[in-house]
Amino acid sequence: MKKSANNPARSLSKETEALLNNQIMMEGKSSAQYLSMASWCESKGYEISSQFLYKHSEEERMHMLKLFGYVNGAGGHALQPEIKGIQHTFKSLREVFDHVLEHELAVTASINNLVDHTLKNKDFATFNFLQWYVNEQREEEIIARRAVELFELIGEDGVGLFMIDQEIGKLEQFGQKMSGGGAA
Ligand code: OFO
Repeated sequence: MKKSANNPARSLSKETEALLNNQIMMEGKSSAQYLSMASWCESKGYEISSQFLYKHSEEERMHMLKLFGYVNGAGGHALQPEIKGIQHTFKSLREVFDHVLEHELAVTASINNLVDHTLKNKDFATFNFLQWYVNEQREEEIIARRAVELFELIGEDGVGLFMIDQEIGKLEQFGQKMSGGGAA
């Protein structure tokens, strides 16, 4: 069946569809950026951080695909984003996790914008769908802040970096506990 703005099966406005496609781009970029960080960590011997980031890259891809399903199911067209501007090298492990926190804050701001738009436009179905992302970002911010905090708590001298790498492996559990269970 042909889908257009006049199609009664379509529940998304063009503007909301464009904003959701922008969010798809952000999740796709997250996935690519985490993959790049995972590879850098692996190449430098930060094994646990690397595993954490590989897994996170997969999760971000899942976040992107969830949006694909929603947009297409609501009569829109989800678009595979062009991914550009990926950072491949980092000065230190600390720089990797500073970047993670900065990135997650930008994703949260984008989700909040989207939620605000759906409320203003009385698109309650999309508003409801986005609540999963609101919860997910809350948990991801807790994890990213904790990761940055580890560098202050443990310090990077001596065996510090080795210990920080080990602690990164416990971040997911920490995020779930501190966010009250968190998203799936
Ligand atoms: Fe998609 O959860 Fe973070 O970026």
